[in-house]
Amino acid sequence: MCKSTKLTRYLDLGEVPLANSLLGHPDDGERTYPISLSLCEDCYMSQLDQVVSPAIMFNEYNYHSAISMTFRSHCAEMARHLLKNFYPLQEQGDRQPELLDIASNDSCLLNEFSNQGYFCLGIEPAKNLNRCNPAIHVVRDFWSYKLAHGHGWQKDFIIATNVLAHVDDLHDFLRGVHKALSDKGMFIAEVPYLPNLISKNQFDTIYHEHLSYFLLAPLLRIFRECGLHIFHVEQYSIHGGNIRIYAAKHQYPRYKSVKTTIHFEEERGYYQLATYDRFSERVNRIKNDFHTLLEDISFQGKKVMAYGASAKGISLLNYSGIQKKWLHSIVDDTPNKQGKFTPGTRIPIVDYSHFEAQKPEYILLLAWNFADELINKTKHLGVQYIVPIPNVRVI
Ligand code: JHZ
Repeated sequence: MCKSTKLTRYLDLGEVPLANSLLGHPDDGERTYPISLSLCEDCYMSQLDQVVSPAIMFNEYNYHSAISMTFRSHCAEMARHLLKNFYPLQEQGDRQPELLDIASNDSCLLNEFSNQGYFCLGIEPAKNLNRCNPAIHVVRDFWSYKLAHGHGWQKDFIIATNVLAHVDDLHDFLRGVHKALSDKGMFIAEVPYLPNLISKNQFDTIYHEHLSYFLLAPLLRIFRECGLHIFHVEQYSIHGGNIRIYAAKHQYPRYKSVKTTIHFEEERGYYQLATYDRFSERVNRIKNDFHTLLEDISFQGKKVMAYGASAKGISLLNYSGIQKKWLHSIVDDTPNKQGKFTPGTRIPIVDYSHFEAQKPEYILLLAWNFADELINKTKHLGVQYIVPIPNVRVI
């Protein structure tokens, strides 16, 4: 990102298939790709050493944001928060706020914003994703400067939740945002925060779709290079711990949060390689613990099913060398995923009724970020839960 060549590789996760490339049949062939992570010792960005073409990963996409009630509430709360605290800063009076959501997925976020009076537009490359609300217009494309320039949008809010990590050319992406923002408009991006990934051992969230792993310091730099000023940062627990950054072309006064966050990153050692080396050691321990636990349970003849065929869960199974015979199946409520098989491990993905039919002794929470929601839906089954992250435990 800063063109430096001072890159140090601190994590190597081997060679695995793409996490969301589900198989139609357990004997289907598949391609694997190496995956490793490096730190730039000049700007402190962590990035994958490999880039898989976005067209391979995103032209069809099996992930539906709206499946999770936790995420839907998060979006509704965001809509309220922006309207109450950030729209007045733009001094737009009573005009309906205009919003554009980049990588709008099934338009779950837009639906919540539209319910609260925003005028909404989505940009989404995946052709197979149906909209939650058919009244919302979606442009089927990847976001780019060219797209923004061609349409001449001038938006009050541009939002990108869990998108920046997927983008190879961040300069082009952010220049496009700059182009499509009105003079006093705001860009709000949510990204997984690297200190959470490192301190909570969330190495399963490292997979080919996620090219970048963010601290605030490198974000400040790249945004500035694209004419955008980050003026505020907030933290949210969604997806294991995100930061939400607020940026604008207009120089809004900087909130204290920016300085505090940078200070936190310095204090906790995120600008030192040793912090990353220690993380890599913990990753090896967790992979071993997870492998051993599943093997032991299987040896005792007990049945384990998983809940949530998440991209991170599929990655975790592959990184830890989990065998097909140790995990009976994975329940997922996403219709697109059911009837398919996990890449690499080739475990069947089934619908919820299989919990009742199969009566497992254990449920492995592969979407540990939604643990409360998943436990609530299954607690009547009287099972024990395996939670793999931040440390492997049975509850
Ligand atoms: P979940 C995705 O990662 C992909 P994943 C992506 N690359 C990204 O950046 C992050 O999100 C943010 C299922 N489920 O959200 C749905 C149920 O079946 O942790 C999902 O398949 N029932 C864009 O895939 C999976 O679990 C439920 O009640 O790691 C959760 O996947 C709930 C709550 C979930 O993201």
